[in-house]
Amino acid sequence: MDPVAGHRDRAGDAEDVREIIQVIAEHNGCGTSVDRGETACGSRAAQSDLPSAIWQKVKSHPCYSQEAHHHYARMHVAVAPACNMQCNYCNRKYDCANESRPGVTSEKLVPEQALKKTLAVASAIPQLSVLGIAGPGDPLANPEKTFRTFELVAKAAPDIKLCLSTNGLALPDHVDTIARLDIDHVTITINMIDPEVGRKIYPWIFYRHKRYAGLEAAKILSRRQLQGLEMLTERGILCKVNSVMIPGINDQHLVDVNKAVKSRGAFLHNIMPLISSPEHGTVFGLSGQRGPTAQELTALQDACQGNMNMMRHCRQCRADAVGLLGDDRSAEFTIERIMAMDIKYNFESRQAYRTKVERERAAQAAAEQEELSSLASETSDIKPRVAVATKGAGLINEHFGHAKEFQVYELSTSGARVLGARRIDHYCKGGYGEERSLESIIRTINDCHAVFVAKIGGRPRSELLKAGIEVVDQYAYDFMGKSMIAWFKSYLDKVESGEHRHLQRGAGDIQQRALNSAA
Ligand code: CLF
Ligand code: SF4
Repeated sequence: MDPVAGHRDRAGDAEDVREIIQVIAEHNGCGTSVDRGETACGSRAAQSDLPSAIWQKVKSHPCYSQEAHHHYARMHVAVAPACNMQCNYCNRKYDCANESRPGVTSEKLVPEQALKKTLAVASAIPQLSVLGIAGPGDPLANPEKTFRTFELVAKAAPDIKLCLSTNGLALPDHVDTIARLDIDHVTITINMIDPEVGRKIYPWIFYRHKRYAGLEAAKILSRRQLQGLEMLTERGILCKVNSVMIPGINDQHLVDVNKAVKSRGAFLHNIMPLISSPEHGTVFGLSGQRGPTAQELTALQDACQGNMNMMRHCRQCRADAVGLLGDDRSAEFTIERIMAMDIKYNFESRQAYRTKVERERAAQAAAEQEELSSLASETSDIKPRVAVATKGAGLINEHFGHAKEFQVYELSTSGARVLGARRIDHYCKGGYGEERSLESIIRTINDCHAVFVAKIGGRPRSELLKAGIEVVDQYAYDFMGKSMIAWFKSYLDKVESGEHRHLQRGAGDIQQRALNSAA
């Protein structure tokens, strides 16, 4: 398979994908059976876990494959300012909160500027594999600008996948255009299937030149969202559903939403926490509606996991986000800077880069599998959590003091299961350690048994040890997956020999961690 072939190869396998999506709807949400624990699409997504036609679609999409997000980047272009409805968690001064962190404002672009920006980013960041349009309003409330941008990019940069995120209200009207333009990945934000729940989230919609409110608005919206999802999956287009978890309003109900979208062939479900604060000026922010704690979010994701694949590595990024999911570089690509750039988009060099990445990924997967196979006879139900400092590429390659986030995994005899990324205020500031940051970092990962780093100073090392968190730096610059399993094996050995006692750690601070990550 050509390593750069992305959405341009879909004509030949649309039929395969359609059939597989049917399997997804009928089975566990990823079209595969998984023997040793959960390794499915949104969580681990390795080549061996997925049918080939689906793997070709997700293998370089950082949102649709957790494993791919270590290696590939996405960018958004903010070409869609208008919206056709109102959500109670949105303030229209800012970007669409369905895919973006509330309170963030993007620089709006016209399609020609968006093309230039895409080529500039593709030239500077070889990992770039996906162009998404996610706002700042709703892309399908701005169909001309959205589709014109996709057309321009598809022609000029055929190795970049096209991705769209929408509230779904206008979706059924545009499915044919989406299919014609080979937009291979579509996200629909679906927060309810019961209009009684919907009326508490959406005060109004604007549909067919008319404004609707209350129950009627929620009924139309829900019908259109589910119809759009069915139409897309019928055409073999991979769909992700985003849901904003709003405690007391739709938290319990999202289990029903999960079943409804799974039965219509959705590939992945991304349940995101409501981020609500009075300064955002939203209805929910001003009324004191709280977001979920990390514990509540994880419990809901776990409850839905049996039905289908859950995305757990979402960063709720900006409508103008650029780069790897954990490393936003949007500030480097303002319009002013782009206009001054000498852009050299080179298809061949990007292809060569991807060939190299795919070789490295294969080596990492093989090494992890080999390490895991040595656990085959283990039956322990011990599941320690670990935090990993990484800059990407699937390696433990970040210094503790420079880390802006940790990737948290739960280890078991089935392998490493991602629990999500936790943002932190990095410890090292101008060459010195910041005490308050250190305390906050330790609180953020205090349910973890170990932290994997490339390097760490004496002070944080001793404070982590005092907090009962083992510092693991012997795997510096090595593969993450293989290293975590190797450490887990030695951890199990110590527990079994009585050298070490396994303790469940730190659940008491999970509330605090949710506050940290929302900050
Ligand atoms: Fe962008 Fe969304 Fe496409 Fe990804 S983001 S349009 S699917 S390319 Fe990804 Fe960002 Fe989460 Fe969205 S991490 S907010 S899920
Ligand atoms: Fe805001 Fe997006 Fe909702 Fe429109 S769809 S109101 S832009 S959150």
